Amino acid sequence: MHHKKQTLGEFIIENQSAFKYSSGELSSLLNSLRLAAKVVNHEVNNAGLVDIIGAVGDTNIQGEDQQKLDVYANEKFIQTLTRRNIVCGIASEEEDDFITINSQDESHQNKYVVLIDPLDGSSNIDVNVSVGTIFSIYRRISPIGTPVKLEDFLQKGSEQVAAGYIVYGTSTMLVYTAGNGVNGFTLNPAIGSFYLSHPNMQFPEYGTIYSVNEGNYIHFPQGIKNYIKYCQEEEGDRPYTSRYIGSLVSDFHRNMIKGGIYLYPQSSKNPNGKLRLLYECNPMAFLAEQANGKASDGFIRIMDIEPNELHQRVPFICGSKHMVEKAEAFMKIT
Ligand code: P6P
Repeated sequence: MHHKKQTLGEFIIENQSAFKYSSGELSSLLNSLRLAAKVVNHEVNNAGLVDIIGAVGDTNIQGEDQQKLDVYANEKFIQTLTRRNIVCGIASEEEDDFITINSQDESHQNKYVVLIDPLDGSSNIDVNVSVGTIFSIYRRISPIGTPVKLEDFLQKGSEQVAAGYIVYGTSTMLVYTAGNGVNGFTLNPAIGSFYLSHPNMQFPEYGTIYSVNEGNYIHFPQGIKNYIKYCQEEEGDRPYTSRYIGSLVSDFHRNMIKGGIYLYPQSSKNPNGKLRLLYECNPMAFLAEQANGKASDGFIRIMDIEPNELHQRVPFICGSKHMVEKAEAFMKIT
């Protein structure tokens, strides 16, 4: 008996009641992300064909060459979210400041804000390696009926109501949580529907994959150096396998399925690490914890960090629970 897999749309509706704020808005917000994901996926998959490759010339706030696909993805997600009139504000890696969405009737009744990294790993676009979109959703804390404020975006990760990513890989998947576990949906491009392919995703508590840019080794804190040497020692289930794609979403996704740890530590080159707290580390930390994994900056839980700046960076260690705990132990003893 062929069981027709549930679509993302059906799953969102079916689980709406389980969501503690059970209101149509979150479902509609997730549906707008679903739509934007398909549009961006189409462009990403055709990037090699149309003249959309190559730096667009100007750089974003990160000082990085802005690939045209970055700009395109950023515009698509902002357009789609704005049109649905559900969010009162958007913050993006590609935007210096947050965007205030004035509801059509100027009543500012919308109660959600979205923070997004529209195309993470964009340096991989020209070499046909997977890239991803990361999103994080909060309820606003400033009064409904007024324009959104910076404080609405500077909430701790533990306040997120939903978070997820789209990975544009060998197949395109949307993986998200609304606080009741992590579920993965695979796009059937022929008909443009996402199907529930990975229900209740969980990090294996132990893993044998470590993901870190070893080119930075000499710049790492001693605790991280000691942990990497531990991964390479011949003992028990080690040496581990080193797998580092250069796309956080892809490394995270593989490690969640197979078991593993991802590290982007602070270094003398990046004193606060490289990854952004609000639209990279917090959403991935929410997913990790919902999938029985862990996420810390080496000392404290990512989702407990009090944000103070829209684009602030934090050191990031995330993955299988016991692997993260082992890395933290090495950080503590130095
Ligand atoms: P590095 C991509 O730019 C990104 O933000 C993550 O997706 C990725 O894991 C990391 O940076 C790669 O950084 O310095 O190792 O090239």
